Amino acid sequence: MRMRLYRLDPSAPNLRTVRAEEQVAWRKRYCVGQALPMWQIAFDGLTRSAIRKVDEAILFAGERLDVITRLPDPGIYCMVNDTSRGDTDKDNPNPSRMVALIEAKGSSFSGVDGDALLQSTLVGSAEKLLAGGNQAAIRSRVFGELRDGLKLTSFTWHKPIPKEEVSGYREAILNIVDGPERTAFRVNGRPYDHDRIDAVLPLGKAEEWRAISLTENHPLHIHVNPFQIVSIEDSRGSDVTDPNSPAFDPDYAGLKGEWKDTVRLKQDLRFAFRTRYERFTGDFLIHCHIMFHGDHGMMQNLRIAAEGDMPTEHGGH
Ligand SMILES: [Cu+2]
Repeated sequence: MRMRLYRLDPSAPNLRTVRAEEQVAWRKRYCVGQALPMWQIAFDGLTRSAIRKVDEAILFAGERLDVITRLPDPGIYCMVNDTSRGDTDKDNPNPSRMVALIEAKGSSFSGVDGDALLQSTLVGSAEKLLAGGNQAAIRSRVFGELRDGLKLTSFTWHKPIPKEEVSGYREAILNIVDGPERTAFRVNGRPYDHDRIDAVLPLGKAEEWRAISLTENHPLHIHVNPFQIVSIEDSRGSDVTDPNSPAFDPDYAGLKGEWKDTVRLKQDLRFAFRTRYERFTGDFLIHCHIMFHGDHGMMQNLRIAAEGDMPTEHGGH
């Protein structure tokens, strides 16, 4: 979903009176003007390193997103799933549709700068919440970060993983292979096996993962340990997260360095991310979040174990 927020033209007839087949035209005619800004604060429930202003909230299967927004005037607003960009399928056209109508009441905020308002609101609530005598150092750090490009560094749970901390490498190659009898959904060449542990990961260490999809696009979801995006590149090594790169893909804008637990692997792009096996010991899953793909084999069992518990031989090798 690619959600955008528009003002509803006050002359619009009530949506409940519009026939289903006319709702696409109604949306086009009455949800108008420039999309209103939204400020991203978290991906997949994980606080971003800084607040980021966008005019589109993108969600692929399994992803979550937290945004702050502001409705500048009393009135009605449209939340639209805008399909005008990307994922075009000529055989199955998917017109932009209404997600929700939102009514705003109260006084007008028109003319108030959104970024300044957000900053003063956040600094104001931090002032209130950190009003203890012995919290002066934390307070000044949080204020400094908010005033410096709306940084949220003090609120991120996971700290960045530098290259020096990486103790090993893992790969996840997602593929769909057509067979004479049935289609196989695989990770690293194998379909899921309930009785097999595909890799044993060292507790207390950090590793770098390399992931790629060879066929179609798959939202790769990793349970338990979120990961920090290191790079997303096309097959020529161009950075797709960088607006100045010729390979720029807006679907990945603002992701570099951020923490996630689900990332959409578009076919043939190269993903690198780092993760720490910090607290959990035991078994967990990674899988494609298109459930049909996971259920048909695009899934792995992983195990985190302390060094003394690492088996010398296991089913995965
Ligand atoms: Cu998939």
